[in-house]
Amino acid sequence: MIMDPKQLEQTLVLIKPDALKNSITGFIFSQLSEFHTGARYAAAKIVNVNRFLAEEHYAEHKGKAFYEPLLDYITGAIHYPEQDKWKRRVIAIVYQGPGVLDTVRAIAGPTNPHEAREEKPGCIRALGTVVPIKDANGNIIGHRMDNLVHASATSADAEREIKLWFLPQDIPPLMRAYPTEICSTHYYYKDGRLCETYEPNSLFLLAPGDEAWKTDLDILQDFARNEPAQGRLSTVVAKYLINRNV
Ligand code: FUP
Repeated sequence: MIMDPKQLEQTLVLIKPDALKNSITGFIFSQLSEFHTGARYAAAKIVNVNRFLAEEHYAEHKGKAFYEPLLDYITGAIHYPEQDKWKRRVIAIVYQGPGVLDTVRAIAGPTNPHEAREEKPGCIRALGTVVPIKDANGNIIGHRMDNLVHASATSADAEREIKLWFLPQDIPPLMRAYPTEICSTHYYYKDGRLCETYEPNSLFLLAPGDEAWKTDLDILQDFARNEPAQGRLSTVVAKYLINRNV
C-alpha cells in the first residue's frame, strides 16, 4: 500500500536540557503518544549539542539580547555545570503524522512559560521558567525562556531543522520525508572550508556511496566548485559533527 503523503508531515521536537534535568521526559513522551496525537515517532537521538549546532539551530535569533544565553541553555551549560559536562544532552525527535506541526505546537504551548501558565495550563511549557538577562550594570535587557521543548513552527522550518539534526540514515527509509541522493565523492571539512581530499586534522564528512540529503549534496557541490550555493556550508556540516569528538 502506498502511504498517503499527509502521513509524511514531520516536525522536529527537542527535549531540552531543563526537561532532562527535571526528569519530565516521561511526561513529555506520554503527551506525544500516538494514542493522543495520531502521530508517531520516526526517529530519535541523544545529542550533546555543540556550539556549532546551537548557532545553526537558532541562527534567526543572532544578535538579539537572549541569543548568547539561549545558546548556553540549549548546549546544556546552564543546567549542567562544568563538572557535570558529560550530562549535557538534548533528545532530538522526528515526529510524524497528519497535522503534526500544529498538534505538537498546541501540546507544547506558548513560547513564554509565564504566558503558557496563564493561557494554557497543562501544556508542557507551563512547567517551564523565565530568567531575566542582565547587562554588566545589572539592568534587565531581556529574558531567557527555559521552556523545556522545541517544536518546529512551519513545514519549511521542520525541513530545515530535521535536515540539520538528522542524517538520512538516522530515519527509517520509509519514514523519510525529504529526497536523498548518493554521494559520489569524498568530502572533508577543515577551518571553515570544504576539501575533497584528506588533509591533516580535517574532519571526514562523506564518502562515495554515502546517502545524504539531496539539498546538502547540492550545497556541497556548489562549494566544491566555488559556485554560489543555496545555503551555508556550516548548516550542512553541523549534523556530521554531532556527537563527535571535535
Ligand atoms: P518558538 O518557535 O516557540 O520556539 O519560539 P521562538 O522561535 O520565538 O524562540 C526560540 C527560542 O528562543 C525559544 F525556545 C525561547 C527563546 N527565547 C528567549 O529565550 N527569549 C525571548 O525573548 C524569546 C525567545
